[in-house]
Order: sequence, then C-alpha cells, then structure tokens
Amino acid sequence: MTNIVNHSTILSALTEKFSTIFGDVKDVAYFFSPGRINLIGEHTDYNGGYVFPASITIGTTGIARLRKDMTIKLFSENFPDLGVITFDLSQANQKVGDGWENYVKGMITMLTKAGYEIDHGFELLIHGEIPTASGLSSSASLELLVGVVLDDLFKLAVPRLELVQLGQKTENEFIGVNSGILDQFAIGFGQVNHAILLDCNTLKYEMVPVELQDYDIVIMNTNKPRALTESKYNERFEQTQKALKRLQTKLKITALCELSNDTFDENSHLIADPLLIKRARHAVYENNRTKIAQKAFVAGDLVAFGKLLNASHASLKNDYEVTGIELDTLANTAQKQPGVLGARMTGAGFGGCAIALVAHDKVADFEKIVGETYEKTVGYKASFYVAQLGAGARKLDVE
Ligand code: GAF
Repeated sequence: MTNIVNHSTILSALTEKFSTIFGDVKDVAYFFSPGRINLIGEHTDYNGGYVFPASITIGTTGIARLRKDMTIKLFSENFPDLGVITFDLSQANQKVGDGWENYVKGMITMLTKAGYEIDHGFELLIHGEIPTASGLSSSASLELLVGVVLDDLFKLAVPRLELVQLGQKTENEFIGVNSGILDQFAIGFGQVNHAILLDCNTLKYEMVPVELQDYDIVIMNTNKPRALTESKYNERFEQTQKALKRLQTKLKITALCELSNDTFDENSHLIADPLLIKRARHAVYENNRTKIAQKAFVAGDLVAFGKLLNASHASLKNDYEVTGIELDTLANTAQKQPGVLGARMTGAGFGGCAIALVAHDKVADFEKIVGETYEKTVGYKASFYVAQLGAGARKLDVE
C-alpha cells in the first residue's frame, strides 16, 4: 500500500529547489490544492445533477512570489525536462500546445476577464503528487492552486465560489474540455473528513461528515496510459445534450437530472436513438441513485451505500460505456472480495482510478488479490492507496 505523502518533507525539498532555481526564498508563500475522489454521482454534474465528492490529502503544492517586472516564470517538478517556462504577462491569453503552463495562463485569463487585476509577473514552483490521468483531478487541483496563488499574491479577494467557477471556465474555455463543476468545487470547498453533497443545478451544497466505521476507502489506480479521455468526455457531453433536446420537445426541463427514473422511462422513446437513450438513462438513474446513496451514507447504512456503488459502476459500464477492461477488472474483482461493501470507478473514466469500501482488517489481503488479478488480466500493475480526506485549496502557514 502506497503511503500518503509527508507534506513537511515536500515543503523543505521545494524550498531548496526554489532557491536553486530562482536565487533565494525571500518573500515566498506556500500553497496546497488537493485532488478529489467522487464517492458517487458520475457524469451527472454537466447534466444538472448531484455529485458526492471529497477532497483528499494528496494534491499539488506550490511556492510563489511576486516579481517587480511583467515576467512569469514557472517550474514543475513533474516536468523537469521543460526547465523554467518563461513568458510575459501580456502572452498569458495565448494557449500554446498542451503543456501544464496553459492551466496557469487559463486562470490568469479568466481572472482578468472577470475584472481582477493581475498587474505583475511572478515565480511559481509546483510539485504534484496526484498521478496524471488518474481520474483524481490533477488538472482541477492545478487550476485551484493557481487560483489561490494569484488571489494571495495580487490581493484579489475572489469569493471562493467564483474562484471555483473560474477554474471550471479555464477547463471549458481555455483547455477545451466541457467538464462540469464537480472537480473544482470539491477541491475549492473540501474539508477534513467530509464529503460534499452538491446539487450542480443550484450549487447548493451540504458538508457531510465521513464516518466509515471499520471501513477504509481504498483508491485503486489502473495506471492506464492516457488515452483520448478529453475527446471521449466531450462526446458524452454532446450525447447527453442531444438526448436532452429531444426530451425537451415534450417535457419542460432544463437538464436531464430533473427527471425521475419513471418519467424518463415513460418518455425515453422521444430520444429514439438507442445509444442516446442509454447515455441519458445513466445520467438520470445515477442522479437518483446518488440522492438515495447520500441518505444511506448519512444514516450509517454502509451496506446499502456499497450496493449503490456497485450499481453505479454497472451503469457507467453498460449505459455510459466509460469503464474499459482496466476499471472493470479492478471494480468487479474488488466487489467479490471478503469485507468489501462496494466498488466503482471514480472521475471521468476511460482509465484512471476506482474506489472500494473495504473492511480495515482486510485491506492488505484485498490489495494482494485484486493486484494479482489485475496484473494477470491487464498485463501491468495497479497501485493502491488508502484515501485520507483533507481540506480544500489554501495558503499554507509556513514560517
Ligand atoms: C471529470 C470532470 F471534470 C467532472 O466535471 C465530471 O464530469 C467527472 O469527470 C465525471 O463525473 O472529472
């Protein structure tokens, strides 16, 4: 089992690195932005439904300071070969290639468009602990990290919800992925040992204490190399939009997730195309399942909650078709192990991570058996972590 990162070790290593790259560490400030898991409510956010995520203690750490001139200098420990990326503030609205600096540029651009004044250059060194393409939202973690850095350096006082929304805008308008607000919201509003029940239609939310009795949430990473996730994601977005339009010829709705399962079933013939019916059915059923799951969770009925996790995975596999052999092998093998209440993929899918609710004293055996089965089936190893739920994006108190 991989251990959760030690933040003080990261901070001292980062401080040294900053000094090597940028000369000294005078006037620097430290920041952290987590990754997230989503307990249930997948591909419901951009369909106006509920999600139930939590921020985790693994994330992106940054050290930053203002410059007197207009130059922006960035360095990521995850991409050391890129060296120090340097550009003028006036070029921040230009997306070039698909490098990580585009997330920084995107946040500067969105904040500026929203009327906030970023009028100087800065230096930023980051260290990301979230495996890329893992479905734990390394990109939203980076967006919100940059958000809290800019907010602090330029004394912008951006309301937290607006910062979250600007993170989503960066993803949608600058990066080009039509994602919903799940990731940025979880990362912006996360609290230690809490999950968030968020209604993505109204943005009303409830913080839900996470009490797992004798269970752990185990994160299982497929380690599948990145494979066209963005284009397949956008395709699902468009398919559910099309299905919505067909239903709107009769029903007065603004989002698929306004429907009950029964109303959907009675009207699904309007969609006509069987593939689009499946896509829309997932969104509607998953949303209603999420509402029931959250109630079971709050009532401490983890057995019922676990069954809903399994049903969620089945729907993502059969109706939404975003799983694949890697996630199916992990989730389905996990579901059969002793002491497991439920398992499902988390995040966008097509690779990335799954989660399982596993009895604390069974975790070691669980990792061994699921790990062996996965390697035999898929040909390479999965990784396992016990999730710890931590606070959202923030400036760190470091002397
Ligand atoms: C990705 C997206 F960024 C989220 O908005 C959400 O749609 C999720 O996939 C699927 O639930 O993480």
